[in-house]
Amino acid sequence: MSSSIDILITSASDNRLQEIAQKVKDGKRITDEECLVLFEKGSLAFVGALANFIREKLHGNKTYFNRNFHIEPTNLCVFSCKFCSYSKLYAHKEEGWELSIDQMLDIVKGYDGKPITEVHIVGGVHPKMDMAYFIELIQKIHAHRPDLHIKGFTAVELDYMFRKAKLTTEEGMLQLKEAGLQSLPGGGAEIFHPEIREKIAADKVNGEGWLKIHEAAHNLGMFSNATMLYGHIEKHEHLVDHMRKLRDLQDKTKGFNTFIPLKFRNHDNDMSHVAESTITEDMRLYAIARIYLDNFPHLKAYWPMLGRQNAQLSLSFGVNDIDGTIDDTTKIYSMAGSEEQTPSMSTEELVMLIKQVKRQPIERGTLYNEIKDYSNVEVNTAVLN
Ligand code: V47
Ligand code: SF4
Repeated sequence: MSSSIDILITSASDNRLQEIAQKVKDGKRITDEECLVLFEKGSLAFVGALANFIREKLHGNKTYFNRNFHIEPTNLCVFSCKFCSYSKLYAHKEEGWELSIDQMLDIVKGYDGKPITEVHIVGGVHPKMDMAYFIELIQKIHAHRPDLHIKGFTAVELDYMFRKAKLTTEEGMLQLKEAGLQSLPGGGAEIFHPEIREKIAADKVNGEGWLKIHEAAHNLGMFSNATMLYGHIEKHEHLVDHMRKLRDLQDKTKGFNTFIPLKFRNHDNDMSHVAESTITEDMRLYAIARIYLDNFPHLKAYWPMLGRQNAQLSLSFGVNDIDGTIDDTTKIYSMAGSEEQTPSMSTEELVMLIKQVKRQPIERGTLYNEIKDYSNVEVNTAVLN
């Protein structure tokens, strides 16, 4: 009897697609050129089926989420990325917020006694929030709640902090690690290719610099994530270039946990004239990323940006992680016009979302240690209706 992947191989509309499907079946890596073929010729059903084959081979039905909260120290930023709806230029200080260390510690204390496992710290790049400031913050959070995993700072924030402190990347990273920083989020990657980066994020760290910072973290035994901002002015070749650079670094260090494609949202920013991608394009992108990035263990759909039902759909297109039960402490997406104006989802809702598409909900820690399997936990089916 033929398996579904065999049927896909024999029924593929094109020889190139057939060869790609055969490679996926054999667990072989596809080339950049084959990735472009998928972008140009692969139907949603075709790439979706291949991605689902890989997803189920790696994780079965397991779908991960975690319990976290975000701290955004400031929305003031010295940079001016064209797609950003969140930051206010440092020159217009009165329009933004700047949290003191005590205010941020109060946020952490607000979760005392709650079963949260991670704090995610990311914000604008503020000239006065320097290494000393963040080292003190991390040390105080760690002292207050040593069990909380501290994931923080995009490579953009780190690059600025290290340069200002006149530290090498390795020295800066080591100091933060020693203070209690445990892993890095994937932000700031955008599109590495200079042709696009110079148009949308000209003044911050370039692609090479971003990769160098993640490499330094990996070399210290820290894990990190990687994002890609898609669906604006980039072309397929820029997406392939971005993913190739990540795949190459992952071959070298094995330090990336998760790839997170971020859908460009066009509300209230300097790229509002650029149309947003369609849901079909979103799902194709997830699927192709799952097929190409064969050395990334996890693919995450960030539900506040995509919307919860689209995130649910993505679980059939290669995604095996839908982030966490974050609350409305994150503003970066609601300000860009995301589906979720006050992104907050209870564990019960997340579990239900996953169960509705017949997947297995697993609460995880930041580093994908399994905390609880919710397969047999009854949830209130009315929560999403
Ligand atoms: O780098 C900003 C993106 C990122 C827009 O590692 C936008 O677990 C779409 O990286 N449309 C920061 N995206 C957030 C981030 C992240 C989020 C959740 C989890 C993790 C993780 C990382 O937000 C920025 C930028 O690419 N962004 N503006 C916009 N208009
Ligand atoms: Fe600043 Fe980040 Fe916004 Fe760019 S995306 S302007 S670095 S807050």
